[in-house]
Amino acid sequence: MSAFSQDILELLRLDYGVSPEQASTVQIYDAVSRAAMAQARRRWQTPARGKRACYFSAEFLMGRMIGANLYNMGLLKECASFLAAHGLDMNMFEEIGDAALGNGGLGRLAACFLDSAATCGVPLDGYGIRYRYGLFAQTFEDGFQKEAPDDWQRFTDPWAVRREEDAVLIRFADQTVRAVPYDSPVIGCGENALVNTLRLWQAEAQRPFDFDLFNRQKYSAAVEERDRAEAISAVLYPNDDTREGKRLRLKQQYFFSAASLADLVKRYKAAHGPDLSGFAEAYAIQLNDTHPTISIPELLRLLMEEGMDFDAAFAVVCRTFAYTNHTIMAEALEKWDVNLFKSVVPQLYPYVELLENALEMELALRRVPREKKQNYRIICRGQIHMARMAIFATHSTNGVARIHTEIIKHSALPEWYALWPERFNNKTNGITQRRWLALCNPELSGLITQRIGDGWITDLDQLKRLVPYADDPATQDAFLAVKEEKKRQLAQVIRSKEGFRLDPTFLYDIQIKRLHEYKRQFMNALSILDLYYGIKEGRITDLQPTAFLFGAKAAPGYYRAKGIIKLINEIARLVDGDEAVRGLLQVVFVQNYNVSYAEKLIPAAEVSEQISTAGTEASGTSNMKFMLNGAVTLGTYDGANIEIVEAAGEENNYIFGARVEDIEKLRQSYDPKQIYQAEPRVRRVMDALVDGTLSDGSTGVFRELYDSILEGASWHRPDQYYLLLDLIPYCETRLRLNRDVRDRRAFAKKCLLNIANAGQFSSDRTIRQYAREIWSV
Ligand code: CR1
Repeated sequence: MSAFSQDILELLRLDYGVSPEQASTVQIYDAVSRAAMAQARRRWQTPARGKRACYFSAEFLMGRMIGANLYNMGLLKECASFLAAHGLDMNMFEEIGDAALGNGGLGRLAACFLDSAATCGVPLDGYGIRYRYGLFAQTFEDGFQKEAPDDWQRFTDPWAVRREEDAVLIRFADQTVRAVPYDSPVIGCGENALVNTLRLWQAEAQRPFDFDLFNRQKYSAAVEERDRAEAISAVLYPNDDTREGKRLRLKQQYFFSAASLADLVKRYKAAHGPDLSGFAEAYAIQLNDTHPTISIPELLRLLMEEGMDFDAAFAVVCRTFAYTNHTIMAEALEKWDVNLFKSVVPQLYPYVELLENALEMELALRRVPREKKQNYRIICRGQIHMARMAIFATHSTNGVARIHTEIIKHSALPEWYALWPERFNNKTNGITQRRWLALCNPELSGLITQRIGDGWITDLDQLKRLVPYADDPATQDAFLAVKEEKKRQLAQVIRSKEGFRLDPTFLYDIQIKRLHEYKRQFMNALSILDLYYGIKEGRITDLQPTAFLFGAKAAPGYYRAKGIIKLINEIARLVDGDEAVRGLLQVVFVQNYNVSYAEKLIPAAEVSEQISTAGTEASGTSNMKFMLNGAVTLGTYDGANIEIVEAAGEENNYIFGARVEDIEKLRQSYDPKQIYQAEPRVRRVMDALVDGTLSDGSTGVFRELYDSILEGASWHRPDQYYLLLDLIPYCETRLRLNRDVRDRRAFAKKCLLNIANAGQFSSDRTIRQYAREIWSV
């Protein structure tokens, strides 16, 4: 028996007093994880010398850790045989919840980056918050979303080590708390692999219990300090692509930024002595969106309190930090009310003013006319503009897909680009092929490896060697067989989780992402209604039966997003209850979509829905995961879709709808009512929201959705995301796709060409670009 297997047995016996046969799932999970941890720890020491990069992020959406870690360590097979020897299998870990310390793409990107950096030998550590509760758990009641707390730590947290000795104190105006780090090894895969660190801070009280108050029978007062401290890392804010100007949110941001910087300064001094002037040569810090941007005045403060003058300190700050922008949605650009800011971290405000003054001097030097200065001010109309601070006080600002970076430069922040063009650069997102192909789709991985070897696991460009196989009927058939198998497996999962019988012979058309108006799940819903009526009216006669799958969480306070979930659930009910379409259409909205669910859905997909309004989705990353698993993209010219179809061929994907330029031209004169009146199909599906066809349980939310398109609202014009403009082209493109899939081999060829050209979307490529072009590590 191997040392690994022996360790597992030993841990089960000593800690739980059980044999593998007697153990619970959580006990096995804990023992297997800790046995693997014991091995990882041998390779897990931070080297004292050499520059390191740090990824500061409020979110790390890690998903389930055990599979990926065992895979990267080369222990997966051994674990599987250990379990098999005791009548168990890896599927048992499906019960273990995800570490969902993130909302969506931004947090998942951070997780992919960690995996890629460790694999590519890039010394990169993650710094963030160890939320007590991750992203809420979602269920549906009568088609409406309900939220419940995500108590992820109940499964134990064997992949983290508490480092009491590295705790630091963090000072706020009204409280001082301890930040205690929990470290997880980030284990790379392959020959160049490193074991890097993810360090997540937990907030705790300095004095968790007041005996004096307790003795005076003031029980809740006795633990008040503890509760107030722990509130800071209690819960992840459930907003994606929107900002939350709340006091606690600012506290969270300062909490992990200040703790991480204190940690780095301490390490720096230990290695290089008290003079901090070389800090930027030791650490490169990437700010993942504006959430950690408060690090800028904090580092300035730390440097100046050590005696550095402003100019010297500012130069270190600029050379240390770089900023990634993930969205141009106005509602996501963080601004903090000056008074709120001062009431939370008063010690920082003077440093924000110093930054503002330095900016003022730069603008004068560069002769920026007075009327244009408003566009630059960090402190402006009683608010602190974090994105402006991030651009001004760093050496690099990057977007996350080519079109997104162009939009930043030329329409979102053109005045900044005009002054500092050299700071702006693009880093198109990527995904790790370890989790998103090797681990979640062993069947397809096996087929690929059988054809071209397994070099793709750490060098995704090797997928190019599949190109000749795209025309090979045997490979096409083998691909189709794999797809069928993954669809069957997904149908089983959905049967058990949702109680819904998905037909594995249907075409699987999937849209999974956060629920947001700009992502246009609503348009997808309308288009399904159009199909429904098309079939009923005899306009559509030869449809390849299609299952439409959705997965999405709506921010709990996002009224319309929740209405769209209810709408899709009602459409599902309508379709399911109608004999005339039952053999042709299925609609299912899965509950609690998360990383683990994505790992089941994506391999089974044939159609990847990427239908955001052109110019709104910064990149998207699920689009890349679908491509890698051999789905075709049905999408708009937006985000990374553009680069995807450029790589895989427009003829192998399905692009429709208005482009950014079209929308720009149309903006002033756009009138959705005109389309509604001129196009009976549009009228038919819109009216279904309000004519009694679909019921919103008398909440009025369907009427509100209807009005958001045709009437607008006080804060936006009618149909601000151009659903009606793109609806018919969308429906028609989907029908064309539907006709194309009937030639199975021709369709398989398209899928294979998507896979073969997915190499550039590996986060290994992205991370190497950050390392070389931004961090110099
Ligand atoms: C974007 O909406 C992008 C991810 C990761 C999201 C998405 O298009 O793929 O970031 N932005 O870069 C976001 O969450 C707060 O902004």
